[in-house]
Amino acid sequence: MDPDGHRLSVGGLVEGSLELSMEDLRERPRREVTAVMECAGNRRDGLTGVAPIPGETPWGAGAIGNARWAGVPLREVLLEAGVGEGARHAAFAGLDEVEGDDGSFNYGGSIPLQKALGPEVLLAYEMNGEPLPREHGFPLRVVAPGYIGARSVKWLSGITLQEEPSDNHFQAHEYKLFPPNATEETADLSEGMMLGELQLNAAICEPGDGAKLTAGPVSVRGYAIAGGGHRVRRVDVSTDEGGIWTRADLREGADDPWAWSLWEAILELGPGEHSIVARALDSSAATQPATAKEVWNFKGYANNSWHGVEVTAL
Ligand SMILES: Nc1nc2c(c(=O)[nH]1)N[C@H]1C(S)=C(S)[C@@H](COP(=O)(O)O)O[C@H]1N2
Ligand SMILES: [Mo]
Repeated sequence: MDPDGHRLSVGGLVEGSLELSMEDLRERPRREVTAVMECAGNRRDGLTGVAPIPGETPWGAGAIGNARWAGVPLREVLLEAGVGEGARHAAFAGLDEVEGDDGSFNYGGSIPLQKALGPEVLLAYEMNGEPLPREHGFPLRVVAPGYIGARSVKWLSGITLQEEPSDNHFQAHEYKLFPPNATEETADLSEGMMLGELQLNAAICEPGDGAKLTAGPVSVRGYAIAGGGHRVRRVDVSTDEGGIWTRADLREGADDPWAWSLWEAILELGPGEHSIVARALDSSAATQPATAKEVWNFKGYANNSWHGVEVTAL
């Protein structure tokens, strides 16, 4: 695509619509935010042990990243256009076309206006100090920190303020949370909860599942994220399925509601097989459900049950 010819349109329930070039956007106030980008399907593989989830990618704990984004706060652009009466949601459209059952359409999604007016939500043109890489949305994307990745629309071409959430397939049909008894065939779409805010979550990145280690002190490391603008306050690890917990050290990002926190715990492991689990607690004292069974849903979203690895110490 041609960044020079690219125009972002801002319309719908606004006082005056806008057409902004990349240069126009760069001239507006710039803000940097370090934020997690997490797919709602992160850790889906942990749910497939309860019951199969056909047709969806069985992500491990790696459908997540953390980057330093820079761009114009969406708020600046919305206030410039003037939020019109009745506006409740900011809907985004990307340039990419998706093949649907009734022809092709552009990728899209929305966030509530209240979130869109938060200072942390960016129209980002940089990632880690470089222009956005094309697979991450060059030349412009939404970064909605603390929300599922699906709402951070890449290759952004339009913003519409409207009364209702986006009717785009990816908002109205996908990324909805259903109770465990719902299935693809029985699910009533209107009963599904639209996913927005991320959930408190923690994952063990090292050692990997199935690792063979030397008995003795073992460094267990991973990431933790909070949802809803909360902070990660504590991460615990256990080798007896949550009987006794060892508190991990929070290494970075712990006081930031949008970034991940990296953590480390040193466990003394004797020879033999060990099952290590981790869980986080946030600033509202919420913690994670113990089992995948509690959170299973047929689309495989939002798995924030305790993450575990099996290791052998020799
Ligand atoms: N235009 C557009 N934006 C999109 C998508 C897409 O397919 N098209 N995928 C979404 C989903 S589901 C996720 S998880 C994130 C992934 O962002 P990343 O590729 O920068 O990691 O982008 C979101 N934005
Ligand atoms: Mo995603």
